Amino acid sequence: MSNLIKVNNDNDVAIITIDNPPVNALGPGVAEGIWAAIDEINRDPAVKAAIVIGAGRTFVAGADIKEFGKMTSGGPRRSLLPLLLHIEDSAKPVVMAIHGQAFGGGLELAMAGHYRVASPAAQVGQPEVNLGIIPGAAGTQRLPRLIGVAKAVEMCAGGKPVSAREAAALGLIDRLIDGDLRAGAVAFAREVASKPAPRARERTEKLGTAAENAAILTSARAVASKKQRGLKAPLAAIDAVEAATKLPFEEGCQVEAKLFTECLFSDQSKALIHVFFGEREVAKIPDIPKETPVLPVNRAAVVGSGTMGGGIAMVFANAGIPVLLKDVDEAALDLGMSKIRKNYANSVQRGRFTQTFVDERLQLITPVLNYNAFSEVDMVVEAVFEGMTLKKTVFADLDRACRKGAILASNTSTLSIDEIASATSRPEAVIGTHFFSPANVMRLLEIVRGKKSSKEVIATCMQLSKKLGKIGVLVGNCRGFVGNRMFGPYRREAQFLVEEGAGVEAVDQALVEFGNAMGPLATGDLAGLDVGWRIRKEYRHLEKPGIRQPFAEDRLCEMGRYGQKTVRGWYCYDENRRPSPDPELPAMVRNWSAEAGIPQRKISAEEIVDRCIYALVNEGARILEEGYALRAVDIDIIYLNGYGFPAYRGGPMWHADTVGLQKVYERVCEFHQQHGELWAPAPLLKRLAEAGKTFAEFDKEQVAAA
Ligand code: 3H9
Repeated sequence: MSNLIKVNNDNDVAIITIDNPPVNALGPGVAEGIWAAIDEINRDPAVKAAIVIGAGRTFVAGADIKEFGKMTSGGPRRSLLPLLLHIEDSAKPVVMAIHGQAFGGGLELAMAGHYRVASPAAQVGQPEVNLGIIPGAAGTQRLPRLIGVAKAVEMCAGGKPVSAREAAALGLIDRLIDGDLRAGAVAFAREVASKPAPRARERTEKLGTAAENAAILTSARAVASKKQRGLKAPLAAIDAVEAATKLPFEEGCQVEAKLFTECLFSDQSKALIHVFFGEREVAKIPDIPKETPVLPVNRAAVVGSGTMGGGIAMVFANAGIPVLLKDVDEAALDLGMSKIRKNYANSVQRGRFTQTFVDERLQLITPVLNYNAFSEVDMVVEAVFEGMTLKKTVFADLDRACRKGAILASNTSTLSIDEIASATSRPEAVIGTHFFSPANVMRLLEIVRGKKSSKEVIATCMQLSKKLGKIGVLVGNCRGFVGNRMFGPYRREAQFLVEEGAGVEAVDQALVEFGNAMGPLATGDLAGLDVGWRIRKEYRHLEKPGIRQPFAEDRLCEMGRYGQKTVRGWYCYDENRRPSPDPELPAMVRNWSAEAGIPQRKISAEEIVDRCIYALVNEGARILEEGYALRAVDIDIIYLNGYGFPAYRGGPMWHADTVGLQKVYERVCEFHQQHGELWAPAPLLKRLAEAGKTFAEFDKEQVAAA
């Protein structure tokens, strides 16, 4: 038997333990081992029943995701279905004992057992759609038989796990076991040893009537098309559950297998699997080993109680870390605190938090008007207005107020961390923590490494990001860092397109259809057009003469049209901030373009997407080569979590790989010829395209060289 599976007997009950760290994925050897264990218990007359339990932190996190890449590049296809039938057909009852997670193939394995018991803290789910696939080992067939069609559709198409308690209420878990799971499962197995073992695949009583199911499936398809726009897997999962309602189990499994294979071989699945591993890869910093000591962050402070500062204070409070919130006067602080209260009240209203949770969080936020208590905090995040002089004054104050060893972080989105650090006597303690707005919602945290930021400070911030519920990505200290530096050319092209004759809605629509959460112009209106306008004015002296610059947004700002906050920007807004096209805008832009001598033409949706997306890719390639991002995948994770890039395209760099770098490069060269220097191809893009390589291969070479 494989050493990944161990069998011990507790008198008349066999204990089959899956021991495949870190998460007991059903990789090579595991299925074979379980098969042999089932044979063994059926051969042993002393055994009356068996339990299957996971060693370590979890039951089974699913199929081994690494294997999927091998399958799609020609490796053998392994199916779990025969094993699951083998377990279900065991003459002796098999009880699945779940702690941690039973996800994907893990839950499918559990459903092949005759009974399921679980620790109350366990979770069960079919999260395959998050990887662009569907359950492929009869999950879509057994789950509706156990919990009914409506909930099965929700779990398989939505991908969200449910708690063991909810699973018990649904009938998926037969008993919750407080305390020692193994002992509880063994006792349960003894209770059921002499009863006839129920088989999920033979049950039909929860499958519902044709009319009930038709309504459930129609509504599920509508929800999936809206909430998971552009994703194919949720719709395939619904089709597979529908098969369970119409076909015998074996035929339903065949439908599921066909849909599973189609999804697995799709670009969407490859992209989402890239994202799964990418989200874990970004935590690995080549020159900062896992063993690097981290500093405790038990108390924090935020300077500036505006939108960003207030949101950041909420992030600390939500993670249970007490936080001081400082501002310069009572009025500003009151306003900041009232916004925080309002945000929390909205969360309670939407059912995200309970009132008790919110009351506890508010207790953790202490408004202050001076730095007196800052000597006790472990970390400060500065979130004052974006201006170097002010930031340097604040950091000089922090240097005096904070104890040695405290981390001094800036939430700047554009300014140099090194220059900010120069205002202190301890640049090694200074780092950038660039939160995205709204800070309490957005998952991305760009962690900006200054020249002198110490390894301990970086390791602490990377680890802290997880505790704060964020995904931390380490970036270098260039203007705009990674995300905003790339966003510049992207939004520049969106404006150029309008100036050349594309409609405002046409530009946004093309990018929304590409899959982005919002179009670039609507995004500008949301963030405030004046933000970019002020920055452009500050940096105007750095612009090279003779190079085309977008002007439409500056003109809008000069007219006081800053976007949503002034009710007008690229769009007009009603009192609920709902946009409508501005009928006067096209003529206005046409006049400006005529003055600037920009010819007008018809522009296709394809050109809109290529210009905006390849502007991102070209800048991303520069950033990568200059070393401001560690890997292409880091850029992808930034764009997915901070800029609404569609996860099923894997991020801008993965998307470029999928299109083919040769093709992307040729298009960039075309734009270079048409639009001049701003489109000069990034040397790395040129090199990789000419060598027939991808950004993903570049990443692998970098990792190998490190
Ligand atoms: C499936 O089951 C299809 C079926 O229908 C069958 C079809 C035939 N495989 O997340 P963590 C690695 S599809 C391989 O940092 P946590 C992960 O990469 C699968 N590796 O820990 C990481 O490696 P490293 C459906 C996996 O405690 C390490 O384990 N299942 C897998 O924060 C630790 O992971 C899912 O989608 C895997 N299945 O969270 C569940 N899972 O240390 C995916 C994890 O080298 N997994 N790894 O970076 C999860 O949701 C989380 O990992 C879990 C633990 C919640 C379990």
